[in-house]
Amino acid sequence: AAAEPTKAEKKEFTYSTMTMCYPQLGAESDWRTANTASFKETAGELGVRLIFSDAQQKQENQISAMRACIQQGVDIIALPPVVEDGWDAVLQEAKDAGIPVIIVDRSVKADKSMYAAHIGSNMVQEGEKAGNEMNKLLPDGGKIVELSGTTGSGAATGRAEGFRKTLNKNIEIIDSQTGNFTRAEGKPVMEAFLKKYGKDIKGAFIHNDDMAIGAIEAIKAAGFKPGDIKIVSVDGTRGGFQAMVDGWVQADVECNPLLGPQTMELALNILNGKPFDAETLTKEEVYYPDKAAELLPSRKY
Ligand code: GZL
Ligand code: ZN
Repeated sequence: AAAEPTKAEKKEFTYSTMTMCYPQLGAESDWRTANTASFKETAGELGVRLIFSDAQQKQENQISAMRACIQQGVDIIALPPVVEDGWDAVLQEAKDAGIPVIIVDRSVKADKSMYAAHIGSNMVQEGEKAGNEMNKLLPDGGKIVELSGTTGSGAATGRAEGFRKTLNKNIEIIDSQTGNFTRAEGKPVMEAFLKKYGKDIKGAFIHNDDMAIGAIEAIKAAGFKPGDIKIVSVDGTRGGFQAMVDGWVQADVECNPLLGPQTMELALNILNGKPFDAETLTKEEVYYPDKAAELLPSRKY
């Protein structure tokens, strides 16, 4: 048999010889579908073989998809974790199989030695930005509600934590429920809040545009006008921009889903033993109604 190639002779990976596993968490929001499109389009453009699956927001489905990829002997796994906990075993299995893992978007609670890198947002900072916006919208204080994202997700935990760090003391969060990042679940949560608190509600911190759009349907149905309830949302999707144009949302904290190109580049560097950043935080702005109409056509998701 031919001699085993030495380390130096081991072939360099190129995009077209790389197989990446992307066990996507679901299709719950416009953000998520844009994130999926970014990975599929980038893989198509670069010639990367992408093993894609949709876990319908269930961690056990993500874990079994990862195990199938490990069996298949993929070169690298990019994991967008639905929740922070419960990854130790499968990360260990990937490590034992010599398959590097990149954590994409949300965070995991695992020892940093269990994965190669993270690329995504600083969710706590997103929450802090949202708190600053709410302070500007309610200078005299008041009672607000919170529609939080998926329970246990790094996005929901971080946003809630950051928001409470910067929110002024004269603004009181009188209730908080999860709408699981979906329109369908955001609406009934806001309906229940309106039934319970009515006109006491002066504002709402909503962890993503999809839940905000659902909540706005309930706010409209209850007879409120745009601006009666000051809404700070997150993501900066077209839906969020439209809600700002229509006057229902007063600030939208951007959260960028288009992580495909950077993740593919990161993967190649990891596989080729090139230098790479263990943490890549996406640059994100806050958008307001006065620019929303002008910017809407240029929004890529
Ligand atoms: C945040 C991402 C969140 C979005 C939601 O980076 O994980 O999940 O804010 C999406 O729209 O469902
Ligand atoms: Zn973000």
